[in-house]
Amino acid sequence: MPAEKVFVSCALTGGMTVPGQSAAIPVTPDEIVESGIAATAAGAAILHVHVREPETGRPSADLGFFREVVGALRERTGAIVQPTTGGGVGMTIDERARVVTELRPEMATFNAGSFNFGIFQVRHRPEMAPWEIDYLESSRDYVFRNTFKDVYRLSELFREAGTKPEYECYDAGHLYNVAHLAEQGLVDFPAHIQFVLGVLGANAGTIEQLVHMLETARALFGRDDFTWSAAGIGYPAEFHLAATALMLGGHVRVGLEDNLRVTLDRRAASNAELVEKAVALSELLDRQLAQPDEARTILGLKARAPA
Ligand code: KMH
Ligand code: ZN
Repeated sequence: MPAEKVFVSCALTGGMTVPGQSAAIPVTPDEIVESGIAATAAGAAILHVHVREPETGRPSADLGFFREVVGALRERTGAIVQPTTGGGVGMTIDERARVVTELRPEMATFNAGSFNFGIFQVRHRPEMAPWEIDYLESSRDYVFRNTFKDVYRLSELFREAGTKPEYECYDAGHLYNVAHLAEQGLVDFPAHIQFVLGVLGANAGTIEQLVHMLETARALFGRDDFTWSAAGIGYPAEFHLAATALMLGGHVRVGLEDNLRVTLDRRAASNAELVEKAVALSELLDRQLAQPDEARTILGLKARAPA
């Protein structure tokens, strides 16, 4: 029996990266939109969106920029446009959820627990502005906050908006948090889980840990009551986890938010290039690529009305 088709997500720019890490990282709303269009043409069915201040490239949680980017990507691609609810430092959960409550996307990320999120080991490069060095360094004292109070509230807000959560699980404990939400009746099944592995402060981006997380999720939710995808942070984790997910029946996330290299000795010139490599791996491993509407079917989302 052929395996289910695979959908590829592309995480276009990120909130825990700085633009001085790579000239390929899209910064302005226009650049993020163009990068998303190219990623879709290369085969991405989901576009995971953060936004940045156009002048500086600093990660932003400005609803106006989100509105512009999400709106343009909806208009100009058939992809599932998936904004982050990661927000910015010091924001309340209701502020972080405004991308959901105001823009009512088909899907958005739902971070399933708190953890340290260290980016202070990112190499300082001459092209980085002083604020970028400070941003990286400040992560020594940063906790990515997603308390129980936060995730209960977020569950309500997603439901009210009719937005499907993608549960971002960075560690095995986050799966138990989702199971707890399920016990409280706050999860609609089948759920979709993104195993995000390789963040400093959470689980490692290794094949062993991906398999451990997958087995934990299967024990908690049953084999068939969730869909899943893997996002490896850094190189080669991005592609090692992609290949593992392809072999195990999961889906794949790549993109400049997570990794900057296309091969050991070559930095990616674009998001599209990372998607192309994921698509090539899918073909090599006999997983057919799902188009956006096929991804919607797999995820239980409504087909998109023709424009
Ligand atoms: N930057 C990733 C490690 C989100 O945006 O909600 C985490 C992420 C989560 O993509
Ligand atoms: Zn993100």
